[in-house]
Amino acid sequence: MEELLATLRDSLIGSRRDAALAVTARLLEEGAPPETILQEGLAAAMIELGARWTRGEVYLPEVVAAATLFERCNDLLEPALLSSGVERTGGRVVLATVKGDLHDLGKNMVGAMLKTVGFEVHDIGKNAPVDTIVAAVGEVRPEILGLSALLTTTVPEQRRVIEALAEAGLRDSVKVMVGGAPVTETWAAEIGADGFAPDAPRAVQVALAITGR
Ligand code: B1M
Repeated sequence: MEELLATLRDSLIGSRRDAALAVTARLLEEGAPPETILQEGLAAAMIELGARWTRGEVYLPEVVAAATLFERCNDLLEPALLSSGVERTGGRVVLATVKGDLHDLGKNMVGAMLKTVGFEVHDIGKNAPVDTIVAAVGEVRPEILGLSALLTTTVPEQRRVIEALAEAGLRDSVKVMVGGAPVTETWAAEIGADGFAPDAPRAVQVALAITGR
């Protein structure tokens, strides 16, 4: 399995579409857990790609191509992820990437994994303004609001959302979970979030814990 995961990472980094899709399918056929394929294959490849981007070894179009391919591979995994869930929760989650931020692969992974334990996920997308997020919480009445932010410049939006929820009288009705590469446990505590997760598998554990499951 390790070898196939390495091939998947290489294929994604090199945006080799056919190879990436074929190896994702092969990993599933060989019984690799879809969560492992996502985290140790797809997510790990994007992190490596980010490091190469920082070093100037790859350029924006290559990152865009890999991100698009990430989503295609993720589509292959979603049915397997959904059938692997053992416990069904029935709780609702509203999920968004905050305003000014177009990074949504991590958010999508978190959404896919939350569905595996039966959460009903209302994904309101990326670049979501505070008002839109607050309106979705008022409408959907979720148990959890999940906020993703990938840029150091957009992380403060998470605080703004929490403040706006309080102003709208909705803060006590929903648990707020925050995440994204620059987000830390300390930041989550500072802004009064109810939970922080560094990755999608742990987002599931945190979601279950903060809703008392
Ligand atoms: Co952007 N980008 N990007 N980018 N990008 C980063 C984040 C960056 C670190 C790259 C770098 O310079 N090394 C850097 C940010 C620097 C900073 O803020 N200090 C950066 C930059 C600068 C930019 C632009 C400004 C570049 C430009 O235009 N000059 C621009 C900004 C656009 C905008 O948002 N306004 C930009 C654009 C893009 C693309 C559009 C090309 C593309 C995004 C495509 C897409 O998402 N559909 C992209 C990508 C792909 C990246 C990197 C390479 C990879 C991000 C990713 O998808 N990772 C990234 C480098 C890096 O992160 N190391 C980078 C894989 C994903 C599965 O991981 O999102 O971290 P991640 O999610 C994890 C956890 O964080 C966690 O679980 C996930 C799974 O385990 N998690 C949560 C995430 N959300 C959570 C929510 C939770 C809980 C856990 O609860 C609710």
